[in-house]
Amino acid sequence: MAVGDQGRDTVDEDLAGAHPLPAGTVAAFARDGFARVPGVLAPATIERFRPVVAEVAAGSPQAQVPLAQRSVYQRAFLQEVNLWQRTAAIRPLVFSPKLARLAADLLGVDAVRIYHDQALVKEAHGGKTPWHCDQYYWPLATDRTVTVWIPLQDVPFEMGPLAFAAGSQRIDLGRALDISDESEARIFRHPRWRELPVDEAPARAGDVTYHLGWTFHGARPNDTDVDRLVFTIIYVADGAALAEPVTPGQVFDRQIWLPDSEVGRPIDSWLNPVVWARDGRHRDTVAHLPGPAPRIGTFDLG
Ligand SMILES: O=C(O)CCC(=O)C(=O)O
Repeated sequence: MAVGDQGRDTVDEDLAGAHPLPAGTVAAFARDGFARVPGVLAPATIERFRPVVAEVAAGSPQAQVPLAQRSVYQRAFLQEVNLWQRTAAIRPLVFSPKLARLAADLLGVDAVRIYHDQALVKEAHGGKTPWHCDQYYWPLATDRTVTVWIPLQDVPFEMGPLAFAAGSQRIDLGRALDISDESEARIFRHPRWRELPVDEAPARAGDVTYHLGWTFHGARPNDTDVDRLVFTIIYVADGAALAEPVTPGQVFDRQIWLPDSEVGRPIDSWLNPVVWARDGRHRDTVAHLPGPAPRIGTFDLG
């Protein structure tokens, strides 16, 4: 058994277990809009899911286009979404009660739903991730949204670890901006940008970070010859309502991720099941998921 695996004999046990947050983490998350949580996943768990994400990335249509011919956004990472719909192999990670419970504890809510998951693979010599916040893309009438960022290998500075602007979830530095060089430049020109401490640290496999939907974040380029494999899961508090979509991106998100939810009503689409609830009602979720299919949301990928 590898060091760090003690008491976590199987991947399933690792993903089901509880991970107590160090004292002060919830308060720091509320203040800063992000949390670094060390030692959440065992080495065996990382080993199990890294090849799943690598395989999906290798088959990404985006990967067929040379980096030089892509936009800034497309150079930042290969983005493959809702792997849980396509491959059963990733489901134990996406529906991990441990990861979802940490999300609920940090948000201070009693239950969380999946919004969607993503593989974010910054290829060898891929570009920077321009600074941005995520919730601009989401038609969700709540600020209780959070992403867990899971590196599937160590990510030193030269590979592009995630960096956060502490406290930026409370300031509109440029929320209504698509991810691009121009959006980043506008964020950097905002008079309050300089007030915000940037927290950047190398990531270790097994550690994870959580950030709110309104927290600004970015990442350096990958200057190495090795792909940076990262998987993310986005959670939304149970009970949050669908907001009227106001941008083309939000219209798209509503169609794909929230197909049978109604504006103004709590989200309960088949694509957004409860992944963890304090009263235990998430226990049947995995058993009731539809079988894997080459479909994402309401779209057939062909
Ligand atoms: O992994 C990256 O470089 C960016 C991640 C990101 O923007 C996110 O998880 O919201």
